[in-house]
Amino acid sequence: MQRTLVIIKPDAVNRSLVGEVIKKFENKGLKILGMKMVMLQPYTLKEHYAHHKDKKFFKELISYMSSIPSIAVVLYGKEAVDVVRKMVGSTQGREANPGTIRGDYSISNQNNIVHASEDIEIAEEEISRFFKEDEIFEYAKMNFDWIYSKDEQYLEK
Ligand code: 3AN
Repeated sequence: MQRTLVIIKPDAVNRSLVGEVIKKFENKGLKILGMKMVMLQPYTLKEHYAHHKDKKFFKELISYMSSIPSIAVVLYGKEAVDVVRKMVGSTQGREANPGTIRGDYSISNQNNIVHASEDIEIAEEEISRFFKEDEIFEYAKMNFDWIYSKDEQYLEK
């Protein structure tokens, strides 16, 4: 099983889409290990988006992401990183496939509702950037018996 980081961004908070987005992840069978509202700070965002520092949209991206609070979420499940990236859809809202979160709720390149970690290594790095270990919870989720087969739940990674 894997952990991944999702940020429900300021546009989604402003547009009252937090519940819609969380509902999709819960319906899929992903387990919420941690969730909190955070006012993301420019210095944290500059680190988080360092790979975009030379892009012309960088400054506005940092300003939008730090404008009002976001919701940071740690999700858990089999192949959670890829599963969540597929659910989120491609970066540009106008190009994202209908049925994906960005495809259904966004029409912008920047204001695209959610961030989701790109790979397993980056996911762990991002989780530790936004969460302290005591903000992430271990607990039994009874419906995992119905969401996964026994092998998927206990034997495989
Ligand atoms: P993703 O979030 O799909 O991994 P990245 O890492 O390329 O995509 O982009 C990070 C964030 O930067 C996007 N989620 C979006 O908010 C913003 N962004 C990406 N491309 C553009 C663009 N062409 N114009 C404005 N903002 C953009």
